[in-house]
Amino acid sequence: MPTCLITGVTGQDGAYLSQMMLQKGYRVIGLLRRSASSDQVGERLRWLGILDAVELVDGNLVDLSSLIRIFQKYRPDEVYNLAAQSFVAASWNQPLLTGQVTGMGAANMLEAARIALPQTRFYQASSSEMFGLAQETTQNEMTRFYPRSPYAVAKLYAHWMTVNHRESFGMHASCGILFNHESPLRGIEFVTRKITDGVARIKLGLARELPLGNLEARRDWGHSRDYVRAMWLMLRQETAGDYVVATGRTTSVREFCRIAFAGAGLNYEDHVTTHQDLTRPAEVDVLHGDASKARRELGWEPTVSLEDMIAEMLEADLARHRARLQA
Ligand code: NDP
Ligand code: GDR
Repeated sequence: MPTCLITGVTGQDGAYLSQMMLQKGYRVIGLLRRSASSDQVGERLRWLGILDAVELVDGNLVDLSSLIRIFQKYRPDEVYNLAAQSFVAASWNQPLLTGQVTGMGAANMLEAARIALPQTRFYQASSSEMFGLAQETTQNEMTRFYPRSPYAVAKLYAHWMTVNHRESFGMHASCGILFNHESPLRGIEFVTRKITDGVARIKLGLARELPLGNLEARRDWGHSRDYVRAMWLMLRQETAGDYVVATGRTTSVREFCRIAFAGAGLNYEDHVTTHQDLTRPAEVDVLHGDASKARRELGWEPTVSLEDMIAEMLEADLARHRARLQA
C-alpha cells in the first residue's frame, strides 16, 4: 500500500485529495496543526465521510523538526504540500506570517524531504496569483510572473524553491500552477462561497443583502475535485515539472453573482451591495489560464462546468442552512 503525506489536509483541496487517494488505495497521512477548537478540526473530512480513514499527525509547517520526524516515521512515497495562509486579502494584514507559512513553510517541507527522504515525490501548490498583473492575456508555464500581494510573493518564493530543489538535488518535485478552484468545501471568506452562502441565506429569509468588493474582477474558476486529480497525475510523470491547471474560461464576479442568484430564482441586483473596504490594496483584475501542457502531458481536463459547480455549491449551502434552521 503506497503512503502519501498531505499538508493542508483540513482545507478544501486536502479534503478532496484525501478522498481520491483513499479511493486509489493509498494510506493517507494528514499533517494537522494544533488548534484550541479541536472539535471543529476535520469538518471537511467529516463532510466527505473520511475523517476516520485519514491518519492525522501533529505538526506545523513552520516547525522543521516536526516535519523531519514525520518524514522519518511514515516515509511517504508522495508528498502534497497544500498547507498555506491561502487567503489573499488577509496577506496584507499578516504579510510576515504569510511569508513564514506560505513561503518558508514550503522551504521547510522541501528541506525535510531533502534531509530525510530525498527520493519522495513532491507536489507544491503554486498559484495563478503569481501571474498577478498578468503580462499576457492568457497565462501558461512560460508567462512572466508579477505577484501583486504578499501571498503571491510568498508563493513565488515557494515555487522557485521547489524548482531549485529539483534542479539542484534531482528531487522529483513538481509545481501545479493552479487557477482558482472552488466547491461546497471552499472557505466561506472566498468570493464564490461567500456568494453561494449569501444566496442561500437570502433565499431562506436569513439575510437581505450580500456585501461584496470589486465585481469586475475576472477569474478562471474550476472545481477542486478536478484539480486534485491533476496534482496526482503530476506525480505519475517520469520527470517532474511545472503545470498550469485551468479551465480556459474566465468569468467576472458580477457574472458569478448573476448565475448564482438566478439559480435560486433571484436577481442579484436586488441584493448585492458594493463596499470600498472589501476591495484590495492591489487587485488582480483578470486571470485566464492555458492548460495545454497539462492536457497534452497529463491527459488532464476539467469535467465540471461553472454552472454545474455553482448549482452544487448553492444546493449544499441551502441544505446547510435548512439543517441549522431545523436544529
Ligand atoms: P485552504 O485555505 O482551504 O487550506 C489551507 C490549509 O493549510 C488548511 O488545512 C490549514 O489548516 C493549513 N495550514 C495553514 N497554516 C498552517 C501551518 N502553519 N501548518 C500546517 N498547516 C497549515 O486552501 P485550499 O485547500 O483552497 O488550497 C490548498 C493550497 O493550494 C494552498 O496552498 C493554496 O494557497 C493553494 N492554491 C489554492 C487555490 C484555490 O483556488 N483553492 C489555487 C491555487 C493555489 P487549518 O485548517 O488548521 O487552518
Ligand atoms: P483569490 O480568491 O484572491 O483569487 O485567491 P477570492 O475568492 O478571495 O477573490 C477573487 C476575486 O473576487 C474579488 N472579490 C471578493 N473577494 C472576496 N474574498 N470577498 C469579497 O467580498 C469580494 N468581492 C470581490 C476579489 O477582489 C478577487 O479579485 C484564491 C485563493 O484560493 C488563493 O489561495 C489562490 O492561490 C488563488 O485563488 C488562485
